Amino acid sequence: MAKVSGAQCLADMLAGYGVTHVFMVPAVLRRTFAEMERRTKIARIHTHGEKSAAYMADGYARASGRPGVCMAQVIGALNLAAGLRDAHLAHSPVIAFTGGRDPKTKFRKVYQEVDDVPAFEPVTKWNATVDDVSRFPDMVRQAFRVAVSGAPGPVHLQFRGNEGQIDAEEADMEPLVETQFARVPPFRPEPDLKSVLAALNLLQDAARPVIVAGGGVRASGAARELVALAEKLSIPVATSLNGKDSIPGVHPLSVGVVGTYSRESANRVVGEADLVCFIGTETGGMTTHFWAVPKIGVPAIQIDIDAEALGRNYPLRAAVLGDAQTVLSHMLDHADAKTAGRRKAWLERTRSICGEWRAKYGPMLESDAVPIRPERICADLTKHVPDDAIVIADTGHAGMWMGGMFDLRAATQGYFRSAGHLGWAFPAGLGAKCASPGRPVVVFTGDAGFWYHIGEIETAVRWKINSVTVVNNNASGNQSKRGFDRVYGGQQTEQARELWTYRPVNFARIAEDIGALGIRVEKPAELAPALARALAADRPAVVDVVTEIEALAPLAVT
Ligand SMILES: Cc1ncc(C[n+]2csc(CCOP(=O)(O)OP(=O)(O)O)c2C)c(N)n1
Repeated sequence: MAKVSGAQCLADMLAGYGVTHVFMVPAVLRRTFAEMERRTKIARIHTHGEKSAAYMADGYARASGRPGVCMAQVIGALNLAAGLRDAHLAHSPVIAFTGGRDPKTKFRKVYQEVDDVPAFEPVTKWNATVDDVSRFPDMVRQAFRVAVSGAPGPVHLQFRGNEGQIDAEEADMEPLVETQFARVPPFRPEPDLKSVLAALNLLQDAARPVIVAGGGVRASGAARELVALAEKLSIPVATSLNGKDSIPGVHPLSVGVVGTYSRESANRVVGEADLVCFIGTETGGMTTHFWAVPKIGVPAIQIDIDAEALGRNYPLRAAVLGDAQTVLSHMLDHADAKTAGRRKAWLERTRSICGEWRAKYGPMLESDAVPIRPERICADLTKHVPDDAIVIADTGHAGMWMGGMFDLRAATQGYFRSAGHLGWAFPAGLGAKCASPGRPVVVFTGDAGFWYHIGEIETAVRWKINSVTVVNNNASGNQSKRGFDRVYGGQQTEQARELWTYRPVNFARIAEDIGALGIRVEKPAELAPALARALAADRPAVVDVVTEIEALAPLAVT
């Protein structure tokens, strides 16, 4: 073994794991950055805030299935921890490095220092300190192992020294890398065949079954097997928001996103089902509209890689523990296509429910109104986003509009969304574009969401991270309108609008000023050409769409 510095070891290991970008606000692990320049091709993206650095790492991870790496010195550590929360909620493998306390000086009122470690506890799968340089290799390996294994999630390593100066020290170390843990999933655990057959028999016997596919399907790369099984047995498929790209929205068996930020047809189909098959979903509040869709007690089966998820919220007739792709492949092998005939009437029923949704919302999806309806933006994105694109949605109204009104057209398109944090999508889109420079990345965000990290337009321009960001600009956070109407007894005062409205701002002009392409869209017919221009541009693009402030997304049906 050779004597090497922590910095050399860390730089070599990150490169060995295939890390292409790291996201941070300096100054942390400075020597490691110098070694990255000498020894690797890793791009060191310094951002305008630690939270957006974490969101970029998260977008990078979700787009690629490979851990996204973000970093902060001690004073930025809690900003970084705040940014891990969405990754934690969405099971995204993000690895966070921070600088931390030195035993020689702690408790002496060191400049900028508090004990940050506890703050990482609720948002990580593993939260550890690196106190001796000889531990770099095994701790970094464990960080990757934990981030991608089982249900993936964030990891935090705190390096000794406020700026992680431990990386200057030397030890006999081998920068050994286990490439198996460079991406999700490192293992595909085989299920117990008896449990697979039990679940399959229930599915085949059911007259009105539905599959609810979640983020575990995308983590496992099991979309193809899922759609094949659904087709073989004629079973309609709803998805969680996190599993939206498990099946294209235009597929005849797709009924839409179920739950709270959902499509009416999905909630109605799941509500009428006589058997619900949950695959790779936590069956959390958002996916089940707080356990009302389906109702607790409905006959249910569940497939998950995490034993503790099985039956957490719905009592099960059958539970299968294993990797989604592996389980679905076994089901496909054993499935009897002849049983599909039993579900002819059910499929007709689900098609008619979907048709009713289309008839009800068609006028909004095709609306020529000015200011523009958000539904019309979603419909234009459905039509014009390229087949290989990654589409990313913010939360709040953006999550509702896109979850309910936007459809993926092709199995080759990707989709993911904020798991709850407003402002996540724009930086996440930049991270996704870093991970997949060859694919178009299209972000949908509200203006309240866009304001959070607007400074990252500069980062995008500086690094030529050419994502396209579509801003639903109603000069407000109008998702809050309903809530304030309610607390004012049905009718807000004029003054109450100060709680959720902003000054009108032209984001296209701001984008242009910073060096991005900015396009202002005020009429629906301008949307498609603006998207085409943005996608063809050789710089980041912001499509600023002026929309109707009174437009409210439909609420979930039960
Ligand atoms: C970090 C964070 N803070 C607050 C919220 C609550 N919240 C949800 S949506 C929303 C306003 C959304 O505004 P915008 O993005 O402009 O979309 P619009 O509702 O106007 O369509 C707020 C404040 C949140 N989801 N996340």
